[in-house]
Amino acid sequence: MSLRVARKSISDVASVKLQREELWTESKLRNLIHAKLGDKVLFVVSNREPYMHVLDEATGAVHCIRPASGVVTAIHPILCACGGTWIAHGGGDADRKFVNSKDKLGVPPNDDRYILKRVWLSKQEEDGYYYGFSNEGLWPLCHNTHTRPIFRQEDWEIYKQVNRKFCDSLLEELPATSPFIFIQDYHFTLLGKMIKEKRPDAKVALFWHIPWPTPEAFQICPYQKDILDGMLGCDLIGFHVQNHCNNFLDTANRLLESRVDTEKFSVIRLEKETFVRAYPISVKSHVGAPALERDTSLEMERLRKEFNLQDMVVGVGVDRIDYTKGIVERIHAIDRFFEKYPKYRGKVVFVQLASPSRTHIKRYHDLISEIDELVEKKNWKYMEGSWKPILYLKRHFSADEIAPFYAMADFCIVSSLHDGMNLVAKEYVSEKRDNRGALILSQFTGAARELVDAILINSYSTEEFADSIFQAVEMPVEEQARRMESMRMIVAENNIYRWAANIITDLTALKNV
Ligand code: ADQ
Repeated sequence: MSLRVARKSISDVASVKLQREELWTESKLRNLIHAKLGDKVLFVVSNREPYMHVLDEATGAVHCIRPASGVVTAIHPILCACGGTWIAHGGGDADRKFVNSKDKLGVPPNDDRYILKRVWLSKQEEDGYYYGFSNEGLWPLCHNTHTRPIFRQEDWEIYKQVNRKFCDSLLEELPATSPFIFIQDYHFTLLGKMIKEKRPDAKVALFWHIPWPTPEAFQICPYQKDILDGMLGCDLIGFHVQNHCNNFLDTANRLLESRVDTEKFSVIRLEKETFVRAYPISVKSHVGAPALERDTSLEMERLRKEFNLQDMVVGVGVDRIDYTKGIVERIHAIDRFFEKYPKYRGKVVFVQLASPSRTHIKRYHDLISEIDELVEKKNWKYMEGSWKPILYLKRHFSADEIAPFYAMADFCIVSSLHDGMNLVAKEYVSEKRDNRGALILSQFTGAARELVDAILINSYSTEEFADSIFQAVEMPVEEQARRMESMRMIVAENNIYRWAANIITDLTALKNV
C-alpha cells in the first residue's frame, strides 16, 4: 500500500506543478467562492476565536486582540475575503460584553467582513475538553516530542459533550439546503459525524493542523475507534503534507473496519466515502503586494534604539511557548554558538518573542519556568557591559508589532521538534522584501518540505544547530538573496488564498454520498 500511495503522490505533485499560474489574491478567492458556493455562506468552526476581548485588570480597559494561533493566522484572511460565519469558543474574559443576543458580532471591529459566533464553555468544560483531552491527550499523541499523552475518561466525556455543544450551535445557523462547513483541528474529531447525522445534505471538510501519527502511535489512544469514526463522517479531510495523509490512511486501514482506496485517496466506511488530501497551509504573502502597504523602517529604527541593537547582527524567534517548538533546544544551540565562535560575543543578539499558552497545564507551566531560568543563566554567562546574547520578550504581540522584528532580523530560527507546518517560517520569508536574511528551519516541520532553501537542521543536534547559526551570520549577501528569493516565490505561489481555493474546489466537486 505504501508503494501505491507513494506513486500516486508523486503524480499529484507533478500535476500541481503543471497547474501553477498567476498568484492567488483575496479578490480571486472571493470570485472563486462566489462561483462555487453561489449565495451560500461558508461556516467555519474552530476552538480559538479570531478576536478576543480581554480585560486589562490594571487599567480596567478592554482590548480586542488577535490570539497567537496558527489557525487564526491562516483562516482569518479567508473569511475576510469571502465572508461567512465563524463559530468559536468565546475565551476572552470580556467577550460576553461584545455580542448581541444571539452571541454574535461582526469582525474585524469597525469593518464587519464576517460574523463571529461565540460559544460559551464552563470552567469544567474548558478543563476537560480543551486543556485535558485536546491538549494533554491528542496534542502530545500527534507530536513526536516524547511527552506522554494523558487520557482521562472524564475528559473524554466532556470532550464529547463540547463537540455536541458546538454542533448544536452550528445547526442553529445552517440554511435550508446544502451548507458548506469547514471544521478546524483536533478539538472537533467527532463533529463531522454529528453534523451529518442531522444534516446529511451538508458538505463537511476537516482540516487537521497538526501532524497525524503512525498507526502504532495512534493506537495508544483508548478512544481511537470513536475518533476515527467521527472524523470519517466528513467528506474531506486535509493535512499539511502527504506523509500525514499516508499515516491517516494506514491508521484507518489498520484500526477500523474500512476500505482504503489508494487510487482515489479515500476511506470507505459503512458506504460513506471520505477523501484525504494534502493542502500545505500558508500565509497571505507580501510578494507582489504594493510596496507601501506597510512601511516598517521607522518602526525598525525605533526598536533598534530601544533595545540597543544598533550595529548588531540580529536573530529572531517568534513562538507560542510550547514544548513542540524547540525553544529550550534553541537556547542551548545559541549557548554553544557563542562558546564555539567567541568572536561573535557582543556582536550578535537573538530576540525571542514568546507568547505564553495553555498555562494551566503543568507541562506548559514548567516549560515557562525552564525557559525563564535558562535565558537568565545564559545571559549571565556571556553578558558584557550592556550586551546580552538573548533578548527575551515574553508577551503577546500583534501582527503589526511582529512585522518589524522579522524585517530587521538577519536570521530567523524555527526549531520545532515536530510541527504540522509552522507559519512563522513563512511569515519571516514573506516579510523580507529586500531578499536579505537567512532562515534556520527544523527538518521536522511541514514547512521544511517546501522551503528547501532554508538552512535545514536537526533541532536535537546542538552542534549542528550551533553551526547553522554560524552559517547564517556568515552567509554572503548574494547567497542570502538567492535563497530568499526562491523561498519568497514559493510562499507567494502557495499562499493562503490558493490553499483555501484548493480546498473549496475539492469540497464543492464532491458528490454527496
Ligand atoms: P501553531 O502551533 O499555533 O498552530 P504556528 O504555525 O507556529 O502555529 O503559528 C503561530 C502563529 O502565532 C504565527 O502567526 C505567529 O506570528 C503567531 N505568534 C507566535 N508568537 C507570538 C507572540 N509572541 N505574539 C503574538 N503572536 C505570536 C498550528 C500548528 C502549526 C500550523 C498552524 C497552521 O501547530 O504546525 O502551521 O496550526 O495550520
